[in-house]
Amino acid sequence: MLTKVLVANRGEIACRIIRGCKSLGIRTVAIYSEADASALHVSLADEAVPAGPSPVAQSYLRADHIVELAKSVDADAIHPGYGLLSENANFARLCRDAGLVFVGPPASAIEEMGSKVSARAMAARAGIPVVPGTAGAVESAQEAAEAARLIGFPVMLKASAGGGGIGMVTAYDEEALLQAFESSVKRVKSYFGDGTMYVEKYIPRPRHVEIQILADTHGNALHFGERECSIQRRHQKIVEEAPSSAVTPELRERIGGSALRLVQELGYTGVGTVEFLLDEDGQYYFLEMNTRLQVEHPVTEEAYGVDLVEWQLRVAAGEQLAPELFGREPARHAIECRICAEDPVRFLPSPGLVTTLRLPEGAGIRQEIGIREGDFITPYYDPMFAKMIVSGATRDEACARMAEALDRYEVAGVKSNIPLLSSIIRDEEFLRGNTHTSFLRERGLTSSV
Ligand code: MV4
Repeated sequence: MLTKVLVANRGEIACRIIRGCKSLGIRTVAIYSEADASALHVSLADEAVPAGPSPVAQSYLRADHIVELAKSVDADAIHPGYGLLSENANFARLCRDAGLVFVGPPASAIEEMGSKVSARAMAARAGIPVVPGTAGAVESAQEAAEAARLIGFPVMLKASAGGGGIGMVTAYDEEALLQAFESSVKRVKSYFGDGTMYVEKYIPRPRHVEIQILADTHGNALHFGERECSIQRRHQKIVEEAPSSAVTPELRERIGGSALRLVQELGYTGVGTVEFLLDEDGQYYFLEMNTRLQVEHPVTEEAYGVDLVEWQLRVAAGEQLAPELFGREPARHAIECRICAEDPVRFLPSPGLVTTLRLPEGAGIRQEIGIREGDFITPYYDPMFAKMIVSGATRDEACARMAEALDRYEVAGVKSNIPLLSSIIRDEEFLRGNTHTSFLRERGLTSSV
């Protein structure tokens, strides 16, 4: 088993990973930027080392410096968490070249799934339904227009190196597509350094359904069903749940089986998530694969009774998946709300001193949080400072419990999105399980999506 892990992250996920390490008797090292010198994750770790100035580029994103720090404290592994360097193939290589265990998949898998074009090609080769679209990249606006004519409008123009919907354009006709192509390439190139684009048929009002997978280094792999993450604003997930109201056990096995075929094709190890779109006819299509632990992993943990961080660490240490992990069904319904320090009307970050912080406790309520009362929420990092995960025997019970818990969640000194979360959880369409990607706009719950 690993003995000392350096957690190359901050905030709530750093706290969560440190807790996972402690449950396995693994010593932990935190890194912190100047702004995070007195942050909660620093106090929870056994040791802490400074990573540099507050901006992420000068601290949490300094791959070679972080590897040096791990060596200097005799860590035998680095856990990247999510975001930051978690899907950076070079960082995975740097760690392994330095003789450190990288708690994640092979660098080759990170690289292959980091290109959406190669991910789609590999999924198609594995016989997984992909959204109808181009087999590879489109090199020009003309080529995109020709492809779109074959696919049929409306189409979606997407960036191969993209993420979070950046560079994504829905075009309803050829003129709109030609118009959008150049500006998209430019934006994506400046953002990701790679302007490769591809075209897909636009799937109207889809649900975002993603499969949680876990694979060890001995060829064993399984899935823990789906999470539904359709309620998003500008491609930022706000509310996630497991299982999905739209997925029957039969459909779960089909989508899960597709995800596992891609995992086998890839030689994947560790935890990962295969994203699909589910359309109104129950047809599912591969979207992309995330080669990291996700923000919303706790809803799967609560629905399936598994500790995914523990199994990340066990797999990284070379352990085999335990037999009792296989063949599980979701025993409970879990919902997660992302708690963000942002103005709920203008959707702008709201940094500041947290003067009051009181979290609801009780059966079926799980808190994941990266701050304490009296801490500063700085403008340097993501405004999400906590997650609340609620579970119940049924979806109705989980919804009622979440609504009540949100009413008891007290944050003062910064604005928060709790009022928006309360409106979503109480919305009658939400309570009916009618959640899809146009939910916020159709329910008038956000001025602009
Ligand atoms: C799509 C789509 C409809 N048709 N692709 C959003 C970011 C990335 N995950 C892919 N996304 C979408 N891709 C086709 N061909 C709709 C979305 C989409 C979306 C998907 C899931 C959840 C929320 C969303 C919000 C807007 C757009």
